[in-house]
Parts: sequence; structure tokens; C-alpha cells
Amino acid sequence: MNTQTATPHSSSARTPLRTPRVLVVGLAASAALFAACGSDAKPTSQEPAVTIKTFQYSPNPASVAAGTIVIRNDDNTTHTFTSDEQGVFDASITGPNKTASVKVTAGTHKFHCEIHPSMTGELVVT
Ligand SMILES: [Cu+2]
Repeated sequence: MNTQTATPHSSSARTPLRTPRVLVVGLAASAALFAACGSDAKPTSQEPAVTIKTFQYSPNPASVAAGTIVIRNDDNTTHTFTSDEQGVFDASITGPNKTASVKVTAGTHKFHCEIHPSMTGELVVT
């Protein structure tokens, strides 16, 4: 009986030696993940302000805050997100599920797809 109570005691004595290692590895891994998210993945982790699906921009018109916005293309073909006024913004996005980010400034910007002239939209930036 005395030996049986001694056995769990000795095995539990090993556990505290393992636990810190697992913790250190786990912290290092999550720290690396946070570092990756903080730098590289930041623009694309943003929710898309405009989604292109079945040759349509949605929502349309779209209301966004000035800054960098994400456009996502869900179609199997390339679309562009091009301002009617030349040079305000322009992005070409291959699909499906690809994103691009563009910088937008305050104002109402009409835009279109360079490849498909029937695709038009309006972006209201505040
Ligand atoms: Cu298009």
C-alpha cells in the first residue's frame, strides 16, 4: 500500500518538469502567430468593404470610412475596381476569393470594371 501511494507521487513529480516546456513552446508559437498577423496579414484580414460576385459590386452604393479598404472578388474571372475619375483608385483582382486593398479619400467616387463595362458602382467615403 505504501509503495502504491509512492508511485503516483513520483509520477506527479515529473509533470511539473514537462509543463513549463509545453508552456514556453505554446507561448512562442502564439507569439509568432501574432507577429505574422500584425505585419503581413493586416490588409487582407480586414473585412471586405466591397465584394464582387456574379459580375456585381456589393453593396452598391457602398459607404466606407476614409483609409484603406479591402475589395474581394468571388468570381472565377478577373475584375477591376477602378475609379471613373482617373487615378483615384485602381485595383485588379483575380478570383475567386482574392482580395486587393486600395486607399480611398472622402467623397463620392463612381467606379467601374475595366474588363466588363456593364459593371459600375458608387463608393461613398466619409
Ligand atoms: Cu469585371
